[in-house]
Amino acid sequence: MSTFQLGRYALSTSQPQVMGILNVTPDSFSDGGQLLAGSAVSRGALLRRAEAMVQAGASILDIGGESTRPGAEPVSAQQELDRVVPAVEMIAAELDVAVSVDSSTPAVIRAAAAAGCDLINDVRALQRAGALSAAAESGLPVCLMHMQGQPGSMQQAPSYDDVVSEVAAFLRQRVSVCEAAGIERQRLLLDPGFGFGKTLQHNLQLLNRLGQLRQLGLPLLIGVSRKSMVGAVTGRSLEQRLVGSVAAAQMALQQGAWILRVHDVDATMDMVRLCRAVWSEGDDVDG
Ligand code: 9MG
Repeated sequence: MSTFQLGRYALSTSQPQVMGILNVTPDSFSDGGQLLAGSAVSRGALLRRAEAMVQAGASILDIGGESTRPGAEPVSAQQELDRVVPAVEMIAAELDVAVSVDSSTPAVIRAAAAAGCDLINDVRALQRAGALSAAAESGLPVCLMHMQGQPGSMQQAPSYDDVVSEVAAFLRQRVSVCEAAGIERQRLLLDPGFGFGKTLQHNLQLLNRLGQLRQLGLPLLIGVSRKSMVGAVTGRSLEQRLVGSVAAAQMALQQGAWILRVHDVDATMDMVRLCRAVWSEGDDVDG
């Protein structure tokens, strides 16, 4: 069995893995309970949501303190630290699950590593000043994601000649930069960044040809859960995108994606179990 070392955990690369999304922004958790240090997030509510995701089958939880949605307001490094670090400490101590931190901020990367996180998930692919050395020094694996532009303006006029080859070229170049900075290839995961500086057509082309990114030779993480591409195709509101999100995730798995970053762990795990059951019959030909 081949594995990828995600901090404290060696995860099988021959089995799809599900990463649950845990946003620790003030609007996400407000049940009036005891708050995480320096943040507006309730400790109990966060732990309950995290536990439910682990129970449902998530092997990784991705903790984020800054929204990267198009047009979202940036937060200060201190706000991000206040939100993310206590959450990482608590989940790493209380639950048997790999902890990922969704951040581009060097101070957050360092503090999260010290607090026990297992993966850095950077939508800016370590391009922010100081992020590359912070990640290199952490010794942790990193997910490098493609984004054209910045969250505030990335959906204004995304443009590519060929989105798949341009995303591939960008990711290849970031892998070289990481290797030169001392982050070994075997610590890297790649993500095409659905919805990040891409039109609906770009997103659909990327999903249709996702298998081409396997040629980069590194495991793929993808996030399509509840994204606008699912809404645009199905005509569904944010809360009604479960079926479309699971279908899109299945198409990604079928083309070799390894980690699915999702809001709905339960439903995604049903799909993953079905895929595993079908694929496990693939090798035997007994008439
Ligand atoms: C933080 N975040 C939001 N969407 C994402 C995606 O598609 N991939 C990764 N790696 N991170 C994401």
